[in-house]
Amino acid sequence: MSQTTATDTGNVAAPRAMKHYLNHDKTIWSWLSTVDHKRIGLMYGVTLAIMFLIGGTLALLVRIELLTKGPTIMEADTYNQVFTMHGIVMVFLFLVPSIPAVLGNFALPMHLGAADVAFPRLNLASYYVYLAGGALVLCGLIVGNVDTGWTFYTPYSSQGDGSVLFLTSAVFVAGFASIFTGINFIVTIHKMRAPGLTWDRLSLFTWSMYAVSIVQVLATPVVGITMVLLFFERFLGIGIFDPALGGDPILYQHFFWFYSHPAVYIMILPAFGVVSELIAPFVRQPINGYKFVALSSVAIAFLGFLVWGHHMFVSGQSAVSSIVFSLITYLIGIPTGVKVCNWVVTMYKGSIWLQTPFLYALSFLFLFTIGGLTGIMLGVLAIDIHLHDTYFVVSHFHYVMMGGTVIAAIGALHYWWPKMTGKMFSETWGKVSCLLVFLGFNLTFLPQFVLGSRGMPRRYAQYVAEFQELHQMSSYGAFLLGFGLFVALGVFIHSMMAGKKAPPNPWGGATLEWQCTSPPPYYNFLEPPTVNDPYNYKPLVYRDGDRGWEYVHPEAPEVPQSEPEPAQS
Ligand code: HEM
Ligand SMILES: [Cu+2]
Repeated sequence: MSQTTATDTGNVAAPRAMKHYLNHDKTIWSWLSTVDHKRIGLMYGVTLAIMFLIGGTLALLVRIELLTKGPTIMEADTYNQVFTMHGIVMVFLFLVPSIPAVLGNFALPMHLGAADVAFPRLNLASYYVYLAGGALVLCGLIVGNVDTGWTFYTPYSSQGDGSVLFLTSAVFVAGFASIFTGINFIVTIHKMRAPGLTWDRLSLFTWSMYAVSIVQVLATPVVGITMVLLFFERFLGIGIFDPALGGDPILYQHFFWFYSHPAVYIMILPAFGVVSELIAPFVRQPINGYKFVALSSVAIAFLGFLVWGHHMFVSGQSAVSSIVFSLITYLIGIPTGVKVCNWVVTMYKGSIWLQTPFLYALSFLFLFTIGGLTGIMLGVLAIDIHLHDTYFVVSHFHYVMMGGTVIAAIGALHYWWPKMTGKMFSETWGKVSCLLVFLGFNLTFLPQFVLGSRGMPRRYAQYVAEFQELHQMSSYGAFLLGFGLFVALGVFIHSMMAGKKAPPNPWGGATLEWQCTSPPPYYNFLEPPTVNDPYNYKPLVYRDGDRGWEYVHPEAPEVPQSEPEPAQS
């Protein structure tokens, strides 16, 4: 990457903007009708937090039921409905939109030095379409009776009383929200970059948003069409998936996973992008192998389209297809390994500043690596036949989706929190909550690997006595995890009410959003940002707790640099 010098633009320190995006107009209507990418990101954020709370409550109900081997608090039928709704809410309403719609909307235009996304109205439309999808899911939750699992496998979903249609249509509708965001980001990245911001100077967050947007636009229509076909089958009686009508249920699985494996990358690629931003500033070193980290996102996005058959190893597909899908599944480990190795090497000999966002990044590295490696294990045909549909799979995808995506998202929320709100949060309590979440998470999911490999099947409300201890460990872990998340919520609420004022650049980041004031003005930059290498930290020095990090003129004499103090509030 080219090394460019920074100039002393001064636009970081001066509190010239009295009005910012939060207070320029405070009416509720100004929020509901806003086309400002930052406000839309925040509205998405609040809505997603509610979804996470609903999904999380359902998860705790599942874990309470599994505390004893017999019925604990619900019948087996209710149990099926609870885990189904948990999966649907978490995957379609929380994880898929999470990082792009909240943090991408908030930070991406600023990473590009732009005033907004390319299509601000489409952005607002995306939010309302998403809300419509969310409303349909809530209808389904109230009506009840959906017990197909989040995958809506036929013939479960083509039989029954039809309440599943609330949820399949919700997936159809919410899919458009995802497509709108994807189109918007692709055009924004192509067309709205500040002068001088060439492709090799884009932040790695931007690269991952680019890769994920392509997957969103190309894969989401497939699940949309699949849901429409399910609808046709029921109402017009056309046999597509239902064997009773002459259809083929395996065809459904192919369609579903053709979307849903790429969709797991819709969930994890943004986390990869965010983690680069959470590591580099806190070790004060440029990301090692920038080009490889950037292009591996694109490689993963591409390969992600070719591995859906690894969900169907026991479906009776031909041995040749299984071998090919297995092989391509291993291949995905290469670009993923490239990323993990580069992140670790970036830290090597760095000057480590252990702040909460970085602690989350470390937690991500540990948890995601377990999730990714167990994925490779499941890609081995002989192993998968034993482990398919057991708790091992449940643990694998939770390590990836929760340990990977959710942990990265929470870390990134801490990272951008001062920029979003203009307030710092308590470092001590931020770290405490990160540790509680980390411990709770492992206590919940490590026992599930053991359970699965000993033969505990997934989606069962009752089980044999020998599994009870491990299930109890897992349930207590889930309570600890939930408690840790509430501490994190408390950290944010406390920060909003009593947090110290945030400087423009509290972490010493070199990406462009840190050149805006905190919170940023309505159109982000009062004067055009100085486009730098996004990971060159040399020209930044730490002044003191209140001023944060500032650029020095390259010709200016060496400024004695004070040691960064952990920001306390
Ligand atoms: C390192 C790359 C990965 C590999 C090699 C991999 C491999 C696999 C395999 C082979 C299965 C099938 C297991 C079975 O059902 O018997 C599976 C299941 C699953 N994986 Fe992954 N995976 C990877 C990453 C991810 C990521 C990034 C996510 C999510 C963000 C994810 C989410 C899931 C889910 C949801 C399932 C469960 C499917 C079901 O309902 O049965 N995986 N994975
Ligand atoms: Cu997959």
